[in-house]
Amino acid sequence: MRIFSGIQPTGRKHLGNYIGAITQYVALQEAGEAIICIVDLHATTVAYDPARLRSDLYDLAAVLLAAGLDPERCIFFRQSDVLEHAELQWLLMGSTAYGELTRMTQFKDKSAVQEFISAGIFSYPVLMAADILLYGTERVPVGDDQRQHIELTRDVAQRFNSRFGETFVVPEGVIPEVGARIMDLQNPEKKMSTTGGTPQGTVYVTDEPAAIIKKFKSAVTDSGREIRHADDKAGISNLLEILAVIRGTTVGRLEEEFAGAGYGDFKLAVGEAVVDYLAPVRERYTQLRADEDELEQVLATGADKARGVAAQTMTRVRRAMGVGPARAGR
Ligand code: AQP
Repeated sequence: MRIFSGIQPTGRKHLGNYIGAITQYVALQEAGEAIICIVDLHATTVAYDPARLRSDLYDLAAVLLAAGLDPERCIFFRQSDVLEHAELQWLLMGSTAYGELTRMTQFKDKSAVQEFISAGIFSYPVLMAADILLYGTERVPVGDDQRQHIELTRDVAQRFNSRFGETFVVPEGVIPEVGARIMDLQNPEKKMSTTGGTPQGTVYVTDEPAAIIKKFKSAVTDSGREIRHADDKAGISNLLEILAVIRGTTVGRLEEEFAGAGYGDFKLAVGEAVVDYLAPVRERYTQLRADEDELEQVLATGADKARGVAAQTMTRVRRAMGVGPARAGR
């Protein structure tokens, strides 16, 4: 089974990214052929600092390796090292409807807070479709916020296939049942987010233990007393989900365990569990982050492998679309 997922090198990664996506990458590298890509081209669609982007990329590469991504078991690389991503994006634009892109909720949310709305942020989902389709991907592990982009990828692949002949595998998203949408601790009606979150409500993978405890202690809950998963208890439900994923148990079992406990004790228990969960990752991260040359080497080796797969797909795409010379390859 071919698995692909991309993750942006934007700022420090938070607990939502970690639970919703990164832990899935690590688990799925055992289940099939996993291809994990740091999508730096996506990060250029909003205002950014070039020097910071490179540094953020090394931060993320180190976090992913620290979390357990094994370059011997998966293909791990940087998007901009494989030129076929940008080429395929362009070729897929003709199979993507303008109206489809205007309906993307992430585009609406993100463009609402940008002074300069780039064409890149509008066509972002087509680059994401290219990332996925380039590798004959069958499964795409993502958090809940990517559901609409995966649907678009499927629609574009099907439209392309019916117009130009069977070329792409139509992929499916893999969205975890629990933890697919970790919420901001201060604003539990909104997802924990790199750009839209509150500083105190966003827990970073590399946060110091004391900072993590402080954030959980001040997590917003409700005026009730029951530790129970319910629609009108967004804060408590979020904490239950976080703890369920970390302990590898169910929300139901946790509700039984914490029946009668106070909110303060429960919040502290979740905070301590998160500290223990992230401590080894943070330790390995610090070691790996210190050697940028080694990180570059890992990414370069991954890019060589990725290019081999991408080149084969592009030969088929160009032939199907009548682009480039008639013979195979360029
Ligand atoms: N709150 C979340 N809960 C669960 N999964 C989440 N993901 C993101 N937020 C949550 C999943 O993380 C993966 C990587 O996301 P990305 O590449 O979009 O990284 P990002 O831009 O740094 O993450 P954000 O927080 O999603 O940024 P904003 O909110 O600014 O756009 C994806 O699989 C995503 O589903």
